Amino acid sequence: MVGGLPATAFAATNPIAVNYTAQVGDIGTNNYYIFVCDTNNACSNSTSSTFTVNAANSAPTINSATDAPDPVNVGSQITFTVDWSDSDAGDLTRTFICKTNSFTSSTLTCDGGFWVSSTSFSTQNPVALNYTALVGDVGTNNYYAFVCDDSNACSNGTAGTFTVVKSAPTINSVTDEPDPVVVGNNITFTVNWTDPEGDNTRSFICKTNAITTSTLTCPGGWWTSSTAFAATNPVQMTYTAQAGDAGPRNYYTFVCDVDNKCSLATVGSFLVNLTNNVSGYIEGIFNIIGDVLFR
Ligand SMILES: [Ca+2]
Ligand SMILES: [Ca+2]
Ligand SMILES: [Ca+2]
Ligand SMILES: [Ca+2]
Repeated sequence: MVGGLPATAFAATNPIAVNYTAQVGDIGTNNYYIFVCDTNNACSNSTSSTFTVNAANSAPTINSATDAPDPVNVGSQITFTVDWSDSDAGDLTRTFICKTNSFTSSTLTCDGGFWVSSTSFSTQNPVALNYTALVGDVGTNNYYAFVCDDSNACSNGTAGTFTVVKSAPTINSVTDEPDPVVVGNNITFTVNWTDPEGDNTRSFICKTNAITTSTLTCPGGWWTSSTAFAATNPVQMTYTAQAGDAGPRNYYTFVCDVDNKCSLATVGSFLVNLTNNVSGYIEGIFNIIGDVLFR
């Protein structure tokens, strides 16, 4: 017996099965020759045939799993980027960003749910997957990236975290009327806003382009503001024009949420007149001597 496996003992068993475990070195097509020998060491002629050993499938491995931006605002996208390798040439993969470090490869399922996954097998590498952060995700979240090949062999989980933060309101529009306004009369500011988390807000009509978020005050003074956090939208605020306001005036609108996160300013202007201008006309013939100023 040279170069193979004998049955281990003489036996009457017939037919007899002899097992062999294929080795990496056997990959390819192999010949084999069967001899049967009796207890007197008299042996048959050989019977030959072949068997083929294929390479075992290897699970993919993850080279890196990253996420950006981190932190990410509610309502914004975070992108997970996973770079992988598979030693089996031509294998396709799917990538899963799971919520826990537990994965069932037979069904390609994140046992604890997933943030996002690729939807089909492909050669794409690295894989970029987008997830839109939700209000319920506020805080720091764990994720575990898994890459599986098209034979359902899966990598280990590669862990990461991402933090979701609430964001400031944005201003859609601000209007003021009447403009011009006469001293002693009200000017009404109407502010239309959006908050990604649906937070209640307060609005401020400041005199300068500055707001102190810690105290929600206009350091340069204000024309008017809403008095309490509310869902009211659009929100209206009034200011009674004073004699000292006469002339063109700028204003800077900020909308701030219950977390003291404030929008950027929307700038506007209004004109304060001391009196109503009464327009009319005079008919006739005038003989004008000297300088005359018409208003
Ligand atoms: Ca593979
Ligand atoms: Ca991160
Ligand atoms: Ca908010
Ligand atoms: Ca105006």
